[in-house]
Formats: sequence, structure tokens, C-alpha cells
Amino acid sequence: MSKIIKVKARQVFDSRGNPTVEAEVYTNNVSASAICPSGASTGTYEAFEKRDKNNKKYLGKSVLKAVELVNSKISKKLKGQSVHNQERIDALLINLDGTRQKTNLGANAMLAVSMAVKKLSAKVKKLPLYKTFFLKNNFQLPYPLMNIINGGAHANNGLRIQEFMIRPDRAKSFSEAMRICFVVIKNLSNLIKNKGYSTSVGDEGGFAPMISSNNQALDLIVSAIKKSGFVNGKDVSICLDVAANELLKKNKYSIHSKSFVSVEKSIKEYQKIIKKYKIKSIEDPFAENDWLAWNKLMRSVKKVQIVGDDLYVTNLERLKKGFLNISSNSILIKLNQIGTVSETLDVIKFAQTIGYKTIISHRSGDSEDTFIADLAVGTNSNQIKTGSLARSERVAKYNQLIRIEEELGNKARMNKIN
Ligand code: 2PG
Ligand code: MG
Repeated sequence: MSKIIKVKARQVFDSRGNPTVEAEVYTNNVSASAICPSGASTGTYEAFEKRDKNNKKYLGKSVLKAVELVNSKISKKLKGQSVHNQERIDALLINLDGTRQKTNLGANAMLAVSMAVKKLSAKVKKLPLYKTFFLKNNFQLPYPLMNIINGGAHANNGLRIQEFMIRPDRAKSFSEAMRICFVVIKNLSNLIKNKGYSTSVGDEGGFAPMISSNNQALDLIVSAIKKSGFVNGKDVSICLDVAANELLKKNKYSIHSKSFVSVEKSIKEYQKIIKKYKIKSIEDPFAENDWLAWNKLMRSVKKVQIVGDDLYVTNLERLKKGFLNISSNSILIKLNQIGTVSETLDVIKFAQTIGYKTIISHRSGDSEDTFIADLAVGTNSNQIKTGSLARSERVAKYNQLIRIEEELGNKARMNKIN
């Protein structure tokens, strides 16, 4: 009944229109499927995404080899395994691949299968997915980190910082959190329109107006929060993902303007904007190998959530290194950075043990798959970052959290930010 009889994959498309892997896992009478997401501002140490570089028909972007590997090698290996033994299945995948960065099978092939197995196990047990991770009761909803202005590699407006986000810190329920974000976004839309800019959106659904200074974007957000009747830094906080890997040249950074300056000068500028705009969270403030800069920032700012994304790439070894170096106090979690569900859970558990906040995240190329919404609740993660209230692949995750909140009824609680 709970033995895998077949694994099948197909090439489908993600939110940017790029090919990606969907895997479907079957027992005798049930099946479940999952779709792998894909990043644009990727870290060097992420697990490998297999694409058919030489297939001109898809401009080198197809994933047909990864699909074929699922249908042949992976399917053969997993046949007969219990769908409930996630760790064993992930270990089999890891061994079958046999490389450090999952270059043989491709993390996209492996993760699609790993997530589909997890979903199938929940289905067979007739449990909602969020109840099948390590948290067994007292489920709490994560605070949304809603990306409302897109820049960097996710837009073509020239904004240095990649993501300007809001977090409704005082929301007492997830639905209330959504309402607050909704109101701020509608007011921001009007402000952008009134200034004569376009309200078209970037890859993650945030607006991508043709402005090029961080402060201009921050001023707009502060006005939108105020116009909505909320207090910036109290009801709603501004959070950033700098994605600084993209802004580094010869040990200097161009975070705050187009010119490249030292780490010390960049930190001074960070201190200024933190104070002026009451910024509460900064992701990837420096590049993935610049451990010293991260530590300097940690020692220079107080009460700011410093989040490692490209720095850690959801990798236990890198997280341990970062912990010893005092690099951050929080970690962004992306399943496809590491490639299996079990390894992702190990990283979340370790991060929580050392007192780091865990933030579950989408990728800029994503799909209708809502796995991460359940993952956030089932792992007691404080926050979820899954784009704006635009583009169905982003909204789908928020809608799933609304459903989970409804199902939990009067037992539903918000997680804690501080
Ligand atoms: C990030 C992510 C998601 P990408 O940098 O945090 O917002 O972007 O998927 O392009 O790496
Ligand atoms: Mg990031």
C-alpha cells in the first residue's frame, strides 16, 4: 500500500517561462507530484541545477536529461521503497548521485522527487502536509515577508537592492497579516501611479518602477505605510534582500549607489538607512565569501535581523561555519539550494538549535506548487518570503497559508518574530 511502484517526471514550465522538472511518485493506488523552482541570483555553493546546455531547441534551458534520469535511474532505485521513509529515500538519491553538489542527477531532478515523496506520504496517511514535518502540535503561522518593490537581478530598473519587503509585525493572525500587506500594496500602487511611473511588476510580483535609487524606493514604501494608517517600524517593518553577490567588485560594493566603496563605508550607509527607515531585516548584506564583512556588520548593528541566503545556501557545513564566525542571526531556507527534503530539515533543526530564525523562501522562478507554505508551518519557521500579492505562483503560497489557518481554527497562532 505504501510502497513506491514508479517515479515519473515531465518537463513543465516555471513562472519565468523556463523549463523545470515536475516529478510524480506512485504507490498502487495514489500518486503525488511536485515541481522544482529555480533561482536567478544564485549562490556559487548551491546544489547543481541540471539543464541541457547543448539543446538549441530550448536555447540550452531544457531539463530533459534530468527528466530522463528520474524516469530511468531514480525510478529504478526507489521502486519498492516505503513512501514513509523520507530519510532513506533521500539517502538513496544522494548516494545514487554520489557528488558534493549533486551534479550527476541534478538537484532539480532530486528535489522534485524528494518533495513528491513527502507529499505522497502525507496523502497516504491522510494528513495535511504541514502535519508531517517535525512539529507535531502547537502549529503557528509564519509572518509574511512580502516583496513589494523588485530591483537587482529580478527587474530591469537599475535599483541596486534586489528586494524591498514589508512585514506586518503586529498582525495577530495570518489573515490580518495579509490584509495589512494588501492595504499597503494598494496604496503603494496609487503612489507609484501618481508619480507617473509604471505599476508593472517584476519576477516576484513586486512593483518594478523605473527608479534607480534605494532611498527613492524606501521613501515610497514609508509613504505607503503611512497612507495606510500604519506606523513604520511598529505595525509594519521594512525588510531588505540586498543580494550583495551581484554588487561586489574587487572587495568593494555598490550597494547604496552605483559607485563601489569599502565594507566599512557600506556599513556606515547601512547604519544610516536602518535608522532613517527603521529597517528590521537585511538579507545577504555582503557577498557569499566575505565572512569578515558579515561579522563586522553583526558587530555594528543592534536588533536587526541579518539573514544568510547565498551565504549559507541551506547547507549545514556553511551554516556551522557562519555560526562560528558570528555572521548572522537568521537563515533563509530554499529546498533547491541543497536538493532534498531531509537535508533541508536538518539545516532548519540545526539553525533553530543555535537560536537562528528560519525563513522559508520561494525562488524567483517558481510554480503553482505550495510545498513551502506547509513547510513553514510544519517546521515552526518564523517567517515566509514568497513574493508579493501578484502573480499566482506567489499568491498560491499565501492562499495555502490562509487555508491552513482556517483548518487550525481557534488553535491557530502567529509565530514570534522577536
Ligand atoms: C533570493 C531569491 C528569492 P533567487 O535571492 O532570496 O527571492 O531570489 O531565487 O533569484 O535566488
Ligand atoms: Mg536572497
